[in-house]
Amino acid sequence: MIEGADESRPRGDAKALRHDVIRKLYFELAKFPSVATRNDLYLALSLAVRDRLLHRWVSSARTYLENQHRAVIYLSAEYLIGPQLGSNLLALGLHDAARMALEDSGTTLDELVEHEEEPGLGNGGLGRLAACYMDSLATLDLPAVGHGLRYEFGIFDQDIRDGWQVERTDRWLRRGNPWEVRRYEIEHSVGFGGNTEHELDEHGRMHVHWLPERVVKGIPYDVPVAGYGTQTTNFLRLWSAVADEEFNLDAFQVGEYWRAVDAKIRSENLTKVLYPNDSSPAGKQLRLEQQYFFVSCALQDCIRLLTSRAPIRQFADTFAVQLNDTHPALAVPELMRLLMDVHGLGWDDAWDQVRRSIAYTNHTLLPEALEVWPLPLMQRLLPRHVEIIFEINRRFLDEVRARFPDDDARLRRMSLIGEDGDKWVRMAHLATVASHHINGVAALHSRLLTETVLRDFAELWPERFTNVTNGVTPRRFVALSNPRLSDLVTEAIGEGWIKDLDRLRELEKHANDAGFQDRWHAVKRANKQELAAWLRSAHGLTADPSAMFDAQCKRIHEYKRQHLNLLHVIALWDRLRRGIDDGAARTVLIAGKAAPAYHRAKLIIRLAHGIAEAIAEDPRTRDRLRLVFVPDFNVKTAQRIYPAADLSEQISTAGMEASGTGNMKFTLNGALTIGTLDGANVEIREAVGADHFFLFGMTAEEVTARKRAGYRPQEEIARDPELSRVIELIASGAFSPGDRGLFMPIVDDLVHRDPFLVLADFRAYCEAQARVSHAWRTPASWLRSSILNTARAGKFSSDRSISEYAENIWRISPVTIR
Ligand code: NBG
Repeated sequence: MIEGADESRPRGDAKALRHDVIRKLYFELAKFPSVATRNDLYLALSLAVRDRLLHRWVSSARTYLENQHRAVIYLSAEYLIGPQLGSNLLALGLHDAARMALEDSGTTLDELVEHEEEPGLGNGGLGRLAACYMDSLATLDLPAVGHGLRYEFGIFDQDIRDGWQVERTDRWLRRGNPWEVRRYEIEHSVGFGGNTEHELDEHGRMHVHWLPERVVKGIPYDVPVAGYGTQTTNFLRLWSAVADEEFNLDAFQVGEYWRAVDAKIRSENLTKVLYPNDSSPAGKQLRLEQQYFFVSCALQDCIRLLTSRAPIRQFADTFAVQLNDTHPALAVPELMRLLMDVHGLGWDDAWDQVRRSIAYTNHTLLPEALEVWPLPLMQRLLPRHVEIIFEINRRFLDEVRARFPDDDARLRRMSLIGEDGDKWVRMAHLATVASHHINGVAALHSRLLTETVLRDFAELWPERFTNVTNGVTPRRFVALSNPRLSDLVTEAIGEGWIKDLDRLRELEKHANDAGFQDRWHAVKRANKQELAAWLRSAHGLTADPSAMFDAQCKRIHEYKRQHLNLLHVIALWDRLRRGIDDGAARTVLIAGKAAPAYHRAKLIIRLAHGIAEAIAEDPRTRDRLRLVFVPDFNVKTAQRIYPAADLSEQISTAGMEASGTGNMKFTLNGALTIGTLDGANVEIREAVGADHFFLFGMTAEEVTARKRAGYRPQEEIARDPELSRVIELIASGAFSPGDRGLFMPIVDDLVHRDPFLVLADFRAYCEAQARVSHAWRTPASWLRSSILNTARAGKFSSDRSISEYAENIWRISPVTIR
């Protein structure tokens, strides 16, 4: 054993960092400075920074191991961690040192930060939430490992061609990934297919052997996650699939080289690509394989660690396993299988471990997004797990029967197996039955969860249901991405807010101060200019920094109602053409990706471009109104937009957005919200005060009632001449010159079905927008509201969310790293 950790500790000053960057250039990249490319310098700096992280990481791991602390095992199929260099420098307090270290190197820190390509290992809010939570876990000194998948291709890059979304594969690894550490000593075998054998031993106990048809090996790549202002450094363990050479040896031996190679390719396909869907299931076998693969690796890994120092029965005392949506729900039968078939526990003991360790977060109420898998597919792929699921179901339904005798309808509703026509495994039911806590992600969502999709379960086990409102990390989404605002805030109230976001409240006392308002305004103005300059240079797009930046950034989805926003833009344009100007010039920014197979969402993107062009070509309007579709929304782009936004569009049909987290990022950066009473908007409005929030639209209850009463969108058009005109403009081809029918699918759908009640909320939305314009015309009061939005948004720190999980769900406490 080689000791000497202290000598290995890298220094944090600019001189030492510079020295290390040069060493990395020579000895990792085999380059000397005068021939180093920007990528070389990026890699060298990142590796030098990584050394400084690894030192903390090793100390953290050692402390946890030596003291056997209870740890969170966060299971998520997605982590949208964003670029790492800037956030790691921030966590380590190395920004200034890095800037100095690069002096006269031919490049700057900003260039290298800009150069980094982000790992897009997630689709949207759910994956980004997981990344914020990893940040907070480390910052709050909570022992945690996040397990996930190392997709070789993450979420596609979005190009825009002739107004259409075109997807490009995301080759994020092609220039090297300095942030990951491959762990060569760890690998786990994961089986698929085959059959099971049941055998009674001499004591009459049943033993089950699963004989898989094929086996894939999982190897881990670890990504350090540094806490801010603390030594604690946790990690993400991302699993990658490789062929099990041993398993294919027989093929090699009989000379079937191709068969062996074929199996290898098939294995490695498993972690090739992220399914690019948001809030709707992918339903593909490979996706199910990915889900099983990573939870199996994760649980085997936990058990490997546990059994090296404690008996298997301590699983639940050692690990708090959190399911981020149902994607990892196979953890339930897999943990049962490992405990029973591999480690010899009986059913009751195994179930006790499962029930005490696992908890489940639900992220959606959309019926089409609740995961179900065809039973025959699951049977073919995971025969042993289906046996276990059946047994869980049998015991569970007995319990329901005992509580609610003679209620067959209830049994059918609650069963883990859905039987409408074909048979399905209902993943949300599986996760719920096994979990000690089930939570939604905002107060409204958690309530609706117990009243709708999980109502029967909440009647059976009310004590298991709870709420944890989402949060976002103030490190990345304020301190890192909005340095101007951070400096101003720190100057006013000290820097404690970065770890204790409630302290932003101290800004309230400056909200009426004209001098402070001026500085607040100057920050926003500079951020807007910076965004406008980038839009111009990177995309050739025009935004007007003197206008209100009115922004909607999120996946493109009908329930999020980007098309409602577009109808309003058309109305504004049409009014301007008729000489009606509400006195508030706007640049409307829309950004977001559409799932590649979601044709309607892609058509909405195309419509946005059609409208943008019509406005830009019209000299009567283009100085008062702009519509800008910002391509390729990702964490990097997001970090440019939030700091520059004046108005945040959170306009989903009430009851459909589980929480939203972009809404919180905008608020923290001083944007005012125009929004419905949906998801976390409800709590944002409560926190910032109704006077500083532009509320409109039907409530979730009104939406349900309206649909039940038989909603007829034509009636909305008939009673609203402006709405009628706006629809007519789209239908007439005003935004699709030469192709009049292009947008007819959108028009037809709105006029005849309108499932998301766009037209029903249109007038209320326009009225709220009129209030926005009115408020904008009084800068002092707008600025006051903006300051108060930031000041009162402390609740939306992911530190608050994670503290709630830690106390109420995980029962886990902080551990100080020496
Ligand atoms: C999404 C919701 C958002 C929510 C995020 C994070 C899914 C299935 N759900 O409203 O749509 O903010 O999860 O909780 O992606």
